[in-house]
Amino acid sequence: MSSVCHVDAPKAAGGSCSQPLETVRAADLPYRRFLDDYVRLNRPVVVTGAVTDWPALRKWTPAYFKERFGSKPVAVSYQDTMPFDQFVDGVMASDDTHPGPYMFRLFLHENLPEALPDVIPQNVYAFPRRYASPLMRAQWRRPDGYLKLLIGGVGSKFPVLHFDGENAHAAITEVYGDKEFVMFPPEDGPLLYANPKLPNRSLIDNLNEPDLQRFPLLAKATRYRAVLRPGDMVFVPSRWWHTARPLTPSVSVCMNILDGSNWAGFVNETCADALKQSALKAHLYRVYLTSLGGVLTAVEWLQEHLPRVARTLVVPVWIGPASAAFAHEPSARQLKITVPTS
Ligand SMILES: O=C(O)CCC(=O)C(=O)O
Repeated sequence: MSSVCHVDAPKAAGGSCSQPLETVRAADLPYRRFLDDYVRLNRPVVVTGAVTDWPALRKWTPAYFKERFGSKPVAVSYQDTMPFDQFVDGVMASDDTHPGPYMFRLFLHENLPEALPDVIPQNVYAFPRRYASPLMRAQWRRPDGYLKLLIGGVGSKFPVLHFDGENAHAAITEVYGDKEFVMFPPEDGPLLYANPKLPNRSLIDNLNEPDLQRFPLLAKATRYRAVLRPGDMVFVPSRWWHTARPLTPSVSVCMNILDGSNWAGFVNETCADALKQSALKAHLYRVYLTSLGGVLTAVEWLQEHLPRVARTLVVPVWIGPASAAFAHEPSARQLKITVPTS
């Protein structure tokens, strides 16, 4: 990518400019090309108009959540739970001098299932759904692939520059408002001051006005930037450092993705965790997960190359949908939610 400054980019770390994230219109990006050109190359992309049919695009605003969910307690961060209406008041009152709360720990399937029909039909780029496979060990299984809600106001931000755990890719779709998304490539990790105790999180606390005395190497890092607008999705490949901040009150959803491209890293990372408990357990996990990766790759291949056979066999569809064509709206099905037809 060329090193041209983005015209509307704010002055970035160390006075350098951000580079624009590559952006493609959904109409020009069939799913297969998305897989070949971005997922398999671990290359980020913003897909504009990735989602056009979600009821959420018409319904979801901070005010909608306040009215619909009232005083229902919701997890906002790792530590904080608060009534939804109070949270929304904080979002709307937020500004640069008095930043309000930023919601980033609300998993829809577990905590707000009523909202799931609003994100159907599913984002066609947020596949395959290995996290949702019934063959995934319960510890890592996430119905719907870890779908979570992100809400914040002007002046708030996602709390930390980080890369996602479990070697996962992420697809983050903007539903309401505008949000600035910033990324750094994995090879810039040494310039980003990883927390020694939590190596996927940076110690740099303010990317917009970074303390370059404390974090001088940041000035050498390559920073990519995009502004997401409703319907846009950013694909965040595994191990890419990223963070976000709303430019207006903003609502988005995030989904993590595992597939053949990042599976080996997922196995390594989860087995390294298991190794802290027992070598035997780690070994058994590795054998199981490596075999499961092979099975899921075969299933995904079958669905892609011999879709009729896959449909006839049914089981492969159940094991892990590789694309929206095979998904049958599992988010709704698992919850026995009736998907509105009008
Ligand atoms: O707020 C955002 O869009 C960033 C979300 C994110 O990076 C995450 O949930 O891991």
